[in-house]
Amino acid sequence: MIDLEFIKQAPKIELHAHLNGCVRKETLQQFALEKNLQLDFSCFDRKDNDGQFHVFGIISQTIKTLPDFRRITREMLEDFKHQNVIYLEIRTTPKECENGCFTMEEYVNTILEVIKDHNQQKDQTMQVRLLLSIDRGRSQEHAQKVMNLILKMHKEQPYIVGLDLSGNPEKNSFQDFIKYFQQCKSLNIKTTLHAAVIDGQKVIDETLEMIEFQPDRVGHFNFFNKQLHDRIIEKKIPIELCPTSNFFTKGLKDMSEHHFKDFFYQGHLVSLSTDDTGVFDTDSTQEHQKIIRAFNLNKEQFKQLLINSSKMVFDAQLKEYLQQNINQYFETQQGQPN
Ligand code: 6MZ
Repeated sequence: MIDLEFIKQAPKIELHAHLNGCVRKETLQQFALEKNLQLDFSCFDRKDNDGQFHVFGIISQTIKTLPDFRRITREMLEDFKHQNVIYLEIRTTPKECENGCFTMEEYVNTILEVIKDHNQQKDQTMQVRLLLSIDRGRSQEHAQKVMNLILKMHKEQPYIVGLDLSGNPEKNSFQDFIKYFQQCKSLNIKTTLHAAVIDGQKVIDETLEMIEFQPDRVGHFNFFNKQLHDRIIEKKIPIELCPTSNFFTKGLKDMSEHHFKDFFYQGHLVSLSTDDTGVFDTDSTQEHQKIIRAFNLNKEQFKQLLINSSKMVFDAQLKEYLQQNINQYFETQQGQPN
């Protein structure tokens, strides 16, 4: 068995973490108190798909101002660094204040400032990048604004590395938003799509369309039939798995039922991420530990998993740095028992 400390110290890669879903619960409660909001936090105990979206409602009522967003970004970076994550991609849906007190661009700039300050610190071991998310539960007007922002910002802001499709999977469809992702593709902006999050024939059909579109990565991929399984492998589309989140969404009884097993052993690229550390009460170490335990992975397999994750990062310039770090960590541990 690989022990917990070995997993914690290992240089890890986080590719799927939503900023507002990673808020610390204490911070959220403090914000609610300061703003005098009477909110029912009991939905935090319900982690199925409906429960998650209830929680996101509470989060969006509570985290409101630019100083709030600055603080949760700073804390998120601290939390991931504490788990020895060496590469972190944050994703967020750009927000604006209803009465015009800040624009979407100011929201993104606030987060970018924290990221820049962090990345540019001397001897910084964790590099952070940002993806913008289109929320499929919202309007075309909102999606178009996110698109305009990414078109404007991606050239001058190298830390913005891609576009994500997320939000409530019951709302709208991929076809409603495909044009934005096609546009990104034509401009060499990386894309990732939440795919097959929930079950059902509609989702199966949509997921096939997503695979045929060929994004750079997909997130979750919880529900699939043989056709989807074979096609995603054929198309070599890497999958961002989020074990705890997937466990609750799929209603698994044991982590050994997780679909990690359907891809990792065939050499298909997968990585392990947290999704929403605040909502799922998790961190990068725990996500890796759960899979290592469930499938009894040895150190060689753990290393392979991290190397595979490094091949999935959207900032390709950092791949070599990440792989050096991973190789070095496992070399210095050679000779030690599994
Ligand atoms: C789909 C999710 C998600 O963008 O406000 N989000 N969308 N599926 C999930 N898990 C299975 N977890 C988080 O962060 C919170 C937002 O991220 C999306 C939801 O739209 C949520 O409101 P930001 O920073």
